Parts: sequence; C-alpha cells; structure tokens
Amino acid sequence: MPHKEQPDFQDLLARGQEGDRRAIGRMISRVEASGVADHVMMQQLWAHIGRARVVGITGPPGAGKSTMTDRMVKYWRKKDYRVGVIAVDPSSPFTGGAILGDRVRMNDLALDTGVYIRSMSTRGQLGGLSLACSGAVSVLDACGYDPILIETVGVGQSEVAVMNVADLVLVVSVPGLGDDIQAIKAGILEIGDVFAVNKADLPGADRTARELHIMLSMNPELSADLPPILMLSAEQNKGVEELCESVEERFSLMQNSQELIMRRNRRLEKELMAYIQNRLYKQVLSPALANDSFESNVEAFRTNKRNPYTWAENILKQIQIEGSTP
Ligand SMILES: Nc1nc2c(ncn2[C@@H]2O[C@H](COP(=O)(O)OP(=O)(O)OP(=O)(O)O)[C@@H](O)[C@H]2O)c(=O)[nH]1
Ligand SMILES: [Mg+2]
Repeated sequence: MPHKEQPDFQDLLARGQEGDRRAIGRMISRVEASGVADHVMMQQLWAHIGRARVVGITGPPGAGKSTMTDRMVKYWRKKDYRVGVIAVDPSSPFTGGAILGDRVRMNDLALDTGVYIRSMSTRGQLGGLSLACSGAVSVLDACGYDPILIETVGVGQSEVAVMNVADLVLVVSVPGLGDDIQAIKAGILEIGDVFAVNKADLPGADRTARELHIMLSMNPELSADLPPILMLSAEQNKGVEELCESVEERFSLMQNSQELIMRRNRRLEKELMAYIQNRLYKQVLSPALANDSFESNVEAFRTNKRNPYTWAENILKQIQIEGSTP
C-alpha cells in the first residue's frame, strides 16, 4: 500500500543528499518522534545505507570526548569526507552543561556544510535511545556522511547501549580519574576496539596507558589481538592524526576479515528484534493489558481470588485471538 508520506520522503532524501541540513533534520526528527522507528522511512532508507563507517566514542564525563570529536572531524574534513556527528547529551544534572559546551566547542564546525551535528537527548525517546540513534545514523548514512561519530558518556545503561549502533568503539580514558582505570566501567572496557588516553599533556598519562594495557591483557578473549592504545592531547591537537589513522586501519582490518559484515548483521538482527518487540507491545500486548491490567488484579492475586498465572495465560489467550484476526 503506498504511503502518503512517500513522495515527501524521497524529496527530503534527495535534498539531504545535497547536504540540505533542514531536510536531514526533518528526517531525523521523524525517526525520533515515531517512538518505534518509522518503518516506512526505514524501508525506504534501506537501499541507500551501508557505506558509512560508524564510530562510537565513549568514556567518563569530562574526558575530552567532545574536544576529540571536534579534532577528529577536522582530520576527516581535510580528507574531504562529509562527517556526521551525533552527540548524545547526558541528562544527568552533573553533566547538564555538556550541550552548551559542545555547541561552543563545535561552533566553527557548525559553519562547515560538510559536517552535520545533531544532539540527541536521553530523555523522551519512546522507542529507546539506541533505536532513535540508529535511525539517525541511517539517515546520515543515506545522505552520504562517512564517517559518522557518536559521542556518549559511558555512564548510564542506555548511553552504553548506544554503542551497539557503532561499527567500532573508541574508549576514552584520562589520567587522574581517582581510582584511575577502575573508574572506567568494566562493561566499557569490553566493548572497546581502540583505546585513547586523552589529556596526555597532564602528568600520569603513561601510567594510565600502562594500567589499561594490563587490564586488557587480562581478558583472555583479547590476549591474541590486543586493541591499540593511543595517547593524545585533543586540546593541543597532538596525536589526533595517529588516532584517526588507527581507527581507519581497524576498519580496513574488519572489512578484510568479514568482521564488519558480521557485526552489522548482528546489529541488524538486534535492531529488528527490538523493532518487532516494540510493535508487538504497542499494538498487541498493551490493548490486552489495558483491559485487564496487572495492577487491577493485585488485590485479587493477594487474596487468592484470582491466580496470577491464570491471569498471564488469559492475557496470552487474548493476544492469540486478536493476533490471528486479519
Ligand atoms: N589538559 C587537557 N584538557 C583537555 C584535553 N581535552 C579536553 N580537555 C578539557 O577537558 C574538559 C572537558 O572536555 P570535553 O571535550 O567537554 O569533555 P567530554 O568528555 O565531552 O565531556 P562530557 O560530554 O561532559 O562528558 C574541557 O575543559 C576541555 O578543555 C586535553 O587533551 N588536555
Ligand atoms: Mg561532551
């Protein structure tokens, strides 16, 4: 069945591919607003995506992720790539100033038409932050942006989950984190493909890099192929080139070994499963639960007037009946 938004979308896409930021912004907003990814749009995007290299950048608050992102964007701009940036702003009050900081820092980038920067909030993403982020990546990919950098603080679960959207994850550490490397969540260490010790202009960077090396060596799954650890000072623009080259090299390796394809397949499967679950919940399960909710039965369960497992079976029965109706 033709969708009424179809011609509108083709027009937006064509304009987005020319670098029209308003058109790109509108497409991303549509992905974000729909809660579950806008399936008509995702269907139309599918034929246009798969070229962009998606780099996730994560690390503790204040590690210099935005400063690094800014430098890395400039490196790829010099090579004439059109670069996309998705900055996932942490909603925590402690880092609430990040958006403004990012804006100020990336001001000169904002004037460059070869760069598209989008802030995305952890709040208000009905279908989940990862889904919204993945939709935004697809839009940018379809519009010809490559690489696409996603910056997020490695604190909350949803922020870390965003890294699933990336092909490659860059984990940023800095000297003097108190408990040093321990301050980086173990979960983040495991997802890193390239490690950066930023603020190498400050004392203690060597030690941080050494500790990182030891921690990574202890992981038996990695011991044969330790991810690279690079030191840099984003602020002084030292070591940024080497870092970007290392990221590019990693991408070539992943391309040659089919690792990239495997990761993308896994990601697609996860995304589609999340999408199906969302739709199932929204269209099938929530109407059934609205008629006969858990809450409305709590008292009956407690007083043995109704059995909770019978209730659950009853919900399932309703779904089957409703689900099989054409
Ligand atoms: N000394 C030093 N300071 C740096 C370096 N890179 C960034 N900074 C400073 O560290 C502070 C935080 O930098 P950001 O780039 O905002 O860090 P962030 O990781 O994006 O921060 P959040 O998004 O709030 O988590 C700023 O004051 C930067 O100027 C560096 O290489 N050396
Ligand atoms: Mg930042």
